[in-house]
Amino acid sequence: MAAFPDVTKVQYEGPDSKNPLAFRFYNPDELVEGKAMKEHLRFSCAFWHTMRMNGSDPFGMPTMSRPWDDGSDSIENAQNRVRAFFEFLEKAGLQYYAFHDRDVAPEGKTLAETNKYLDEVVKVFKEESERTGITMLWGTANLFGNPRFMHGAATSCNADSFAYAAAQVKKAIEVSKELNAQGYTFWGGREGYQCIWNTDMKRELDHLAKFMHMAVDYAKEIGFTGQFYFEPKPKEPTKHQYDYDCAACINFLRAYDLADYVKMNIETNHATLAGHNVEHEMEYAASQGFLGSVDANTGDMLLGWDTDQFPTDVSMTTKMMLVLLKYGGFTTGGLNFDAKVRRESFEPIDLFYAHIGGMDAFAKGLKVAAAIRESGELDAVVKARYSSWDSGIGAEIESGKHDFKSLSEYMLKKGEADACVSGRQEFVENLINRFMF
Ligand code: XLS
Ligand code: NI
Ligand code: NI
Repeated sequence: MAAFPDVTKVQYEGPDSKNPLAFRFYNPDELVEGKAMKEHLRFSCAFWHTMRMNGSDPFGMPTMSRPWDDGSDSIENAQNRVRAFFEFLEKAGLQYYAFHDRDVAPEGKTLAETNKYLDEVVKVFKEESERTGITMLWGTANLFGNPRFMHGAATSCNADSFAYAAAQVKKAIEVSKELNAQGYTFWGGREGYQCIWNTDMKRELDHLAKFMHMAVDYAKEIGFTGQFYFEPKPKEPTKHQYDYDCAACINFLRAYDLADYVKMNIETNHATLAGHNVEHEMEYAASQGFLGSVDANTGDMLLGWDTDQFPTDVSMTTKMMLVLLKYGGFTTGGLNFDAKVRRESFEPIDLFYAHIGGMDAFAKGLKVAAAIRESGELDAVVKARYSSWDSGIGAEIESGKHDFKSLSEYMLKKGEADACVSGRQEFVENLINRFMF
């Protein structure tokens, strides 16, 4: 039985369409800068939000209406959910998906039983993936939900929690390999702390690094070639998460010899929680050679927690696409909608409106970004702003011809620095608006 009987495959109808179940900008095979839009954008759906969020919040009960889900913890129900998921992916035109081990299959009484349940559901993922050609963007493990992880997983004070997490990630990497995942994501969950008086921070960080090295080693051992990602988030659930932002994560990866194996998975809402915005995080990671994948969503500035809403702001997607195009686009990564519909948007059809809106926002952002790049006007402003480095003393410094003594001699002789030029911030902001509207 179809889960979404009233919806057919969502089509591109162009900017003038008023059909809320059509794309106005996302035209998968249309070329932008010589590459199909679907190759630029690589849209992915998060199983945990789309199939498992029931709409409950700390104040209220579940709200979601999901007719294909009988609400039980049976394997059969878990398998049916996967079939409904693929029907959704096919109809919405999403090429990739991501899940945590525990999103897709229930936990048993022992780890062995849990692994067996997971295998039974992964079987259906495999069938559906072969049937549709839709594949896994990245896999991950839930190392935060069960009480055994109350102090964290890899950074827990309890060695058995670390060991259990290791067993779980071992299995999750095997499953990711089985489903041809292009990556594997570490999101800290509870890797952080609440109170410094009871915490051995150095030991916890050392353990986290050891854990990641074990994952990298095991992937090599079994021939899993997917890219590892580290997903920053500054707080929630712990007060101080060790994976605060890209700068903190990249420092960690470099300090513990993990830089060759792990890139960043950047989430918009986590960037804003860290006091940045997503284009800052993308630019920082990319400039350091660590741009991997993106968890596409948005937060609510007035609420200030991880609301994981669908991204619809074209100004934001344009900035994101400008960074992405500048650095040559995704290789293994993609735009994974780590986003959920609001608890008041409880009908199955809302899942379509949400994803279509997000996909269109990025498609439009991609087109605007490409147009800005093609005109060269923004580049020209940046180039002019840094032109003092292109010749004379600037070029000499960049090429290593100077030290403090020679620069002091240069300035003593010159007497005063050349005057600065305007930053033209308002000019460039207006310029971007001109391409957008
Ligand atoms: C939670 C994270 C999570 C990761 C995967 O805040 O965004 O969803 O993406 O564990
Ligand atoms: Ni995320
Ligand atoms: Ni989030």
